[in-house]
Amino acid sequence: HQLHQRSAGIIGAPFSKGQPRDGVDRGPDLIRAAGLLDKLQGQGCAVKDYGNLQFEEVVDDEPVGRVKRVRAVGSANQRLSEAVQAVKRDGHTTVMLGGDHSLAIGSIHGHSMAVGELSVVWVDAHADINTPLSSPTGNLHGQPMSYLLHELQSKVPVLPNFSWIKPCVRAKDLVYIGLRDVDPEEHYILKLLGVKVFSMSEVDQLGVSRVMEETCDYLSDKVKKPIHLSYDIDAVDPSVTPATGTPVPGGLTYREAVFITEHLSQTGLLSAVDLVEVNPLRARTEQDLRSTVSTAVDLLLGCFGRLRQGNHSAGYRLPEP
Ligand code: B3U
Ligand code: MN
Ligand code: MN
Repeated sequence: HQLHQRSAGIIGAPFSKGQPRDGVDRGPDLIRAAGLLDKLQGQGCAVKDYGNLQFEEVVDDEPVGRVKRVRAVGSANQRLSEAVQAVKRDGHTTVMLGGDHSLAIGSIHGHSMAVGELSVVWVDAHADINTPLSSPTGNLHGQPMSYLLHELQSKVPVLPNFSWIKPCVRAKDLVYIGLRDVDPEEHYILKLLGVKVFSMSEVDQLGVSRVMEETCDYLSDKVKKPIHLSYDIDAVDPSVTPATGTPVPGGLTYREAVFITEHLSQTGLLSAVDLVEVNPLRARTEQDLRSTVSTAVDLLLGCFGRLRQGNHSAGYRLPEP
């Protein structure tokens, strides 16, 4: 039951201003250089690469309250939202290569504008749900979900270059997997809204297979909505993916991380994927970088039907002697 026709529309988003560390803007080119396109095509997936977005320079981007680089993040995400809408209208599953996780604002917004209501599966060490007023750091990559959730809008002021954003996700349509570094403010929000969370404790307790079954049961009520998978590479254990800005010990194993993508791919509902926070400048060795980038590629291959048991195309026949 594996090979429905899949096609990937790849958007590079070399953007880093949702957080303070240089290098995360090199993610898209690194992931491509590791052979993503060839490998996707090799497993029977049609691929169109839409190239890298170009983001305009924003001058005088002074902090707004505690929040940093607000105008640059707002304008980059508006670009990204429009790009995602165009790629969805071309009929692809979008693949947004980040860049930092503030890009989920534009990616999820654009996806929702194109297809309507979504389920969001957020795989991350962090919840990224601070409001601009609750954020302890002022970094926008720790806040994207707050701008997208209907339920939080009374707590979120309109920031410069953010007025285009329409909240488009319901708290009941969001599931987190892999959390292990959640601010008290964020924990309060998660409990207040009753968001479904499979933290690393639940991954330990239930195993990743039950977590994924429960995730999909929870998200698919009467109507099966398209799924947006927002995958932060720091969800994976830093022993596997060390080249990222804010590594947190105790993460997903390589196998658990890949299993999540295999399971979501098999639902046939995966409609957009983000792969964010790969930062080569955080690698201490060549091997750190290779392992991080190749894991990112494997996660994306899993999203497009790769199975560890092996794959073959429907038309394959053994050669006759
Ligand atoms: N929760 C903190 C830290 C953080 C969030 N995302 C990352 N780090 N990568 C914050 O800044 O909101
Ligand atoms: Mn994140
Ligand atoms: Mn994270």
